Amino acid sequence: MRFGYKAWMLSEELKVESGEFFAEEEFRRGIVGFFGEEKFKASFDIDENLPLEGFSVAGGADGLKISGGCESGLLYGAYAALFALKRGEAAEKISISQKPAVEKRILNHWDNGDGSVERGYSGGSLFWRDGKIGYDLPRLRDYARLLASVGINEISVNNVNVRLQTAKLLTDEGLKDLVKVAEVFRPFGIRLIISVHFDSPVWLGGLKTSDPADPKVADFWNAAAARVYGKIPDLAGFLVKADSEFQSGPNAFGHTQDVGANVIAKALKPHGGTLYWRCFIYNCLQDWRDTVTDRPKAAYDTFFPLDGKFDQNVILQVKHGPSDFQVREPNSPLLGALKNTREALEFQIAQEYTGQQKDLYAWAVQWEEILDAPFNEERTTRDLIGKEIEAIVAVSNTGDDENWCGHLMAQANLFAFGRLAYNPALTAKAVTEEWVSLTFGNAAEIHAPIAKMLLDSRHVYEKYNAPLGICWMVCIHHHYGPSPDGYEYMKWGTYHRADTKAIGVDRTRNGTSYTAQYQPFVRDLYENLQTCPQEMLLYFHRLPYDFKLKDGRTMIQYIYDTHFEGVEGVENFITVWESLKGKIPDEAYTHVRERLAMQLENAKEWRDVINSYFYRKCGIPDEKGRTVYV
Ligand code: GCV
Repeated sequence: MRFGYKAWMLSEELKVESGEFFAEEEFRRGIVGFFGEEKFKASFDIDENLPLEGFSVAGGADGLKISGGCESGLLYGAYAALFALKRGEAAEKISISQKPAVEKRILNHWDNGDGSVERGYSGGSLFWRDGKIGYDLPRLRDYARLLASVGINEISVNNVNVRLQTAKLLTDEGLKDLVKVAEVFRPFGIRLIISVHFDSPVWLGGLKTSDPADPKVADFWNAAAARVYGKIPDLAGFLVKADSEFQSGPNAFGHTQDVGANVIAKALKPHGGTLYWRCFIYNCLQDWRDTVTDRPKAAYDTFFPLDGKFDQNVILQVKHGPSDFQVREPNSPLLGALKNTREALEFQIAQEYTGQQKDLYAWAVQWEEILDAPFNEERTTRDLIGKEIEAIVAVSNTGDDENWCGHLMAQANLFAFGRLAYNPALTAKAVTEEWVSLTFGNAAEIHAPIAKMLLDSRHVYEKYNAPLGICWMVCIHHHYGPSPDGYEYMKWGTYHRADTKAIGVDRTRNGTSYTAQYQPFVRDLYENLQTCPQEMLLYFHRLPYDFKLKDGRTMIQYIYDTHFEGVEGVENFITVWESLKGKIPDEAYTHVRERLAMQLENAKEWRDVINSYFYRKCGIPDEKGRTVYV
């Protein structure tokens, strides 16, 4: 197996004694042959006293005793044992006991029927080709193992922007192949989700309307759910993006979101299905001259008044921030605000705005910041998990590239997502170090520099990107590289409004009042210039270029400094990586070295464009006299 294909669960050392190792009878029969030349005996049992999907692993003279609260728990226990062995722990000393923080740990694939992936940077779809799903079942089996090894238990198999090819998953014809995919994932404890189009009653049912109040529309959804569950009884549910970015939805028929969601939820209910309903709703046809409408307010304004109106099997899926997976933005005020509505927290592992798997970017560091952020004076966002937030979802970064993730090191993000969704108390450092061990081994001279590179990567990227939480300075549509005014005069509601004196949107009570959507403690934190976290200053405030930061620097000088430092950070990554030549597999070395060269080009472009842009706006030179293009 080539290194590119190797991911933590598929490395060469993890050999099986006979047949398939995981998810089959073999592993429960009690003989496990794995891990290099060494053999370990393991016994497996289901212990109903353990939490569902929880497990314990105990080493002893007789081998490993692995217990799970259910079959998935057993699997997770087996993977945890393997991870521990691979990290160098002595089998007799292993003692692990864990349970998931949330019941639903979900990956969304934005995969299209033609095999393309929206915001995909790892080749084509693993699921789809030429309108057919499940064209490479053996590869999907490896994928299932990979996902199960980090505790993921639900996946959606098609893009939330549903087109006709994938809408047809609801038909007998579409279901034929989906059934085979479900069979591949089922033994790994992974259930499928179908993204459905709100206009399916028209597209597939021959109706004249998709109006959720029309009884024929309800009949369509009831029949569709019955058909799907007839073939895949353990389907997790449907996922819907409605009234968003040109997708239709209940608004088109004069209804609020609950009315649209509940008609589909009622169809799923008899089958035990969940409806995931996305909250990414905003006016994507805004006039840039309109300074009153403020896009970050949209999701809360739409959904907060509807709290309690959604059926019990509806989960509202909320992006972590009010903008769109930006390098820096505050947490969505909707998270935790709904007291009578179920909520899921949505992350993006795909690096749409964070370097597109060319640039190194460890999401785990940002996710940790998000989880650490306050919900109110007493609780952090992490404290909401398992309570107000009962599912954790992420947009996948995988594709059919040999190494799954485009950038070998981007595997760390997929790994971290699964581990943190299962146990959000883990630190970014812990999950990153774990991935490095499982992928490159434990030798300190290799492990320490690679882990450090990953852990530094989020801040290095942020330094050369849009400064101080301003967001959206990316090239339009494809979202790689800088274009400070790219979105400025567009319809997407993403404005920084830089002029010669100041930059940023005042979102306090003196401005758009976006801050009022937060709990009072957090609202005050962001409104006050003294307490607003520096890296989010321009998300909440409009400030002059000579605004003094806490360390005495002017804002413009900080922007210059960070942009030079960002490029230096990438140069440093290259130096570190070059020191690993000959110590890690050549294939991995060369691949990452090539990606770092691309990243350096990107970082320089960001540095020069951003610095020149601001210099040309404000005319204040860099105190250190470095090159800024006039
Ligand atoms: C699937 C952003 C992306 C879109 C994506 C959308 C969403 O706008 O650019 O590609 O569409 O988010 O989350 O629905």
